[in-house]
Amino acid sequence: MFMRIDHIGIACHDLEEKIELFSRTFELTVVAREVNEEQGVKEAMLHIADGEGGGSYIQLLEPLSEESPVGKFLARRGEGVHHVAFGVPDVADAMHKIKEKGVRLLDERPRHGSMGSEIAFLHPKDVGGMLTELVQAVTPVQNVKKVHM
Ligand code: MC0
Repeated sequence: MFMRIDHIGIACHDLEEKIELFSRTFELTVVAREVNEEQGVKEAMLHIADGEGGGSYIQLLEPLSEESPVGKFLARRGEGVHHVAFGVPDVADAMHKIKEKGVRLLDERPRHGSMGSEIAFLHPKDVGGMLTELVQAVTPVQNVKKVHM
């Protein structure tokens, strides 16, 4: 079902500060920035490698409000890993198969994610305490880099 780790989402208070830290420390490049109102985040994707069906990234997330998922996470736990996202070939199909196994989906239908992807979240309590995201990357990674750099 999973092709690769698409990204690790890291919650932070100050996106610009953490972009500077991660790009300087790990020599990573920001390939996309986005404000996702639906998810309540301002985010940046730092490219690590290319893999089957898309790339893999570190995703830095700053909340748009204290009531958003990332805002609540920061208040409760502080900065750190917020979720792990896996690349899947077909997000609707993966959602269907996972739901049949008794895992709660946090989304009833795929939503808009980073870089044109389609995404869905699984309840952390049903998968070992890890907020898990499914990602169907819709654009080949080379094109994404051209569009967003
Ligand atoms: C909450 N919990 C977590 C967690 N957030 N566990 C692991 N990782 C997290 N990130 C735990 C709480 O500690 C609590 O456990 C339990 O889950 C239920 O929490 P809750 O009180 O219902 O807390 P809420 O209201 O904050 O909701 C948590 C929930 C929510 C995961 C349902 O954040 C959600 O729907 N997230 C999915 C959307 C999302 O995160 N969007 C932001 C990234 P205890 O033991 O205390 O009961 S958007 C994104 O990343 C997009 C742009 C992309 O990748 O392209």
